[in-house]
Amino acid sequence: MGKRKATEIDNQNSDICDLLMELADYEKNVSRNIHKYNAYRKAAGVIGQHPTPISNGTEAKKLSGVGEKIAKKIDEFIETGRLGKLEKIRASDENKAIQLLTRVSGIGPAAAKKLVDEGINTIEDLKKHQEKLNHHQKIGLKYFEDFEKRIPREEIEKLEKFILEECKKLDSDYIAVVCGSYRRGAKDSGDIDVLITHKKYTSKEKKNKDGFLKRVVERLEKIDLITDTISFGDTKFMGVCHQKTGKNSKSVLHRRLDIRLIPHDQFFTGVLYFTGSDTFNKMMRTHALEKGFTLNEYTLRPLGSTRVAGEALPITSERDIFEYIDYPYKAPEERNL
Ligand code: 8DG
Ligand code: CA
Ligand code: CA
Repeated sequence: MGKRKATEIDNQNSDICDLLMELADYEKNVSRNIHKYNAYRKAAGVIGQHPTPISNGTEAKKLSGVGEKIAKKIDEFIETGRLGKLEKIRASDENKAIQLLTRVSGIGPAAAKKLVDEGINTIEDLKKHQEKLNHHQKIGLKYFEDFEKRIPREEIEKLEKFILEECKKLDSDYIAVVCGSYRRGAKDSGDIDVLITHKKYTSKEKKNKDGFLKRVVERLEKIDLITDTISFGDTKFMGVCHQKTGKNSKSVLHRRLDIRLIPHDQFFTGVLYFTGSDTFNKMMRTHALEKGFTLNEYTLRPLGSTRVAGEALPITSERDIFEYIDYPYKAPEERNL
């Protein structure tokens, strides 16, 4: 998952959110405690949505997802202006090194810890010891500075249009949509998540893959949009792209680009899933279960009385999914949870 900012323009509690997100990052990257990571993120989410400034832990605890321990931390922070646990975390060079290395695309928390144990603490160290890195990590290192930069919405708008045009040149039966934070209306994004489909590519006729993804990727390589490949299978491409900006092409940044090929009959469950946010997806899946359905990135299926999933329901829009599970429709911009 990309880096995200807790601070939003109308967030009345951005200092508390930043604090909780820093704790979340520590739990994810250093402790590798995904439950605590999720707990901090959830708390940061509800607190960030709270319309008024929170003045103590008791008040925070009234919000769902804020428990006793987080409430205590909020009290400590409000009363003293600091948080002991965070100061300790920040003071550790090992923690700092692990957190830094996980910023390289392809280096996860476990790999970062291993590298730090082997004496690799900085980006410079990594450059000197590339033999320790796999292909993905080498690309992450090569474009470290570029990948740290957010991608402005206007750039993705252009890219989406361009990729769709190139697809249509190959075959008018292609569809291409950029999902992720971009589709949720973000003013900038961490990477570019493209979903493509083709009318003749369905879940029933998967054997007849016909290189639907390969043709697109090869086309984008040929016109020099794709510069590097991280991994490339029948249905998922992970790599790097850059856009020529015409006359003033002096600073062309390289961007992380994922392209997924989705069967035509599963396109809208795919679009819904890859639009996110992941918190929104979790809420929607939970709601689906309560209504007797199971929802994932591929299908929406009814659960029978024995809780066995039935046949995939026919879906021709995102709206269909909301309607089946009786969930009020949320436009992509309203899914930023
Ligand atoms: P960003 O790139 O601007 O940082 O944000 P994003 O677009 O929301 O995040 P992402 O990591 O690129 O993920 C894209 C969408 O994929 C996300 O919004 C929801 C969906 N998704 C999940 N779970 C996961 C997961 O574990 N990994 C990935 N890569 N995507 C996931 O719901
Ligand atoms: Ca993204
Ligand atoms: Ca992504």
